[in-house]
Amino acid sequence: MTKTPIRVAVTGAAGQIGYALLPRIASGAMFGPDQPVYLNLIEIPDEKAMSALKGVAMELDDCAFPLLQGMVLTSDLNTGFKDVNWALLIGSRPRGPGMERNDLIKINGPIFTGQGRAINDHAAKDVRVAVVGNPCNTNALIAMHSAKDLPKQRFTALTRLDQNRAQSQLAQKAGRPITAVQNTLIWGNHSATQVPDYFNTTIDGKSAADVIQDKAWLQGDFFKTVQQRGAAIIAARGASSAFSAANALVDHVRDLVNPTPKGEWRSVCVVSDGSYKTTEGLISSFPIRSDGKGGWEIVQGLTVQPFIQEKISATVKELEQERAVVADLLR
Ligand code: NAX
Repeated sequence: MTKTPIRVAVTGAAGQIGYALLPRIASGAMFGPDQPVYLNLIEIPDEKAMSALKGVAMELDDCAFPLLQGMVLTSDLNTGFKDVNWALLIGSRPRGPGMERNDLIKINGPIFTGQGRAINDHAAKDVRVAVVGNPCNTNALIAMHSAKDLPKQRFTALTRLDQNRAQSQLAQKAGRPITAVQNTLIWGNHSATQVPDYFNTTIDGKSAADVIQDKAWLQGDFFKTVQQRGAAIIAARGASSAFSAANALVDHVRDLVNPTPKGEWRSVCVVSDGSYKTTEGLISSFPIRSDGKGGWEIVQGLTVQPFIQEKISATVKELEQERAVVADLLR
């Protein structure tokens, strides 16, 4: 074990995504089988949450992971984000009965101002941030604005679960293995307005639109299934997606840490530079290529079909509306 250990903060570490995620980080699935890690586990200052967190830490101890160098358990943000190289922001208030989306945005917004500031002031100089807690695009926007000294490119949010869901649906419809489906692309917001772009996704190297040749399904059931998958899982399981979300976060970070293979991209929510008619400054999902050294670029020059463009406009409008709701947190 020769690599310098890295330090990774996880908020909401005692939650269900945290429970599925932490053993994967500690076993090397996220940063590689030779990368030692310290885990800074952050929870709310609540007796029950901190007790649950202790239990999780005991289980991590009991796995005797060779890569796990130590843990910090805390509800103090300055301690939690101290010297971290990655901040995985999962914890947030879930949407309660009768709560409107805008209420949720307003309730969760302030969490991300505090966390953004603490990351700005206490994290390692190379810190990178991935936001999962919903509404993840707008929460990432708030954290990015609150971390005044950090480059905006350090902030990302998760649409990898949506990418994986779309990839799986296309593979099943085409009767092909998962690996035949490449460059699955999600545009926009991680919400019911997200846009799974079947035209730019390939199956055995050809556009999924040409392989599947069922426009009604691609624009109907496929879209609906991917957009509504989170709700369908809650309806079936009585709880929201957990290990699939944790798995998507492992994929998201691993693929940002490593260079993207030639000719490929991944769906990642990053700050918009105005590409693909997406309002500059929003955090929106794009096709991203990583250089494996901390940098990334939005893949340019893709053909956006009129149907997809119309849907992108709608998801961008939703992101603009969310931004307006939290305007006072972005100053
Ligand atoms: P849980 O309710 O199981 O766990 C959340 C944990 O976060 C709890 O232990 C809670 O105490 C903690 N927490 C709340 N506020 C906190 C704060 N300010 N600081 C630190 N910890 C805090 O939720 P879980 O199922 O783990 O989901 C977590 C978040 O992921 C939710 O916001 C959920 O909506 C979001 N999701 C995002 C997905 C995505 O693709 N972007 C998919 C899965 C998931 O729905």
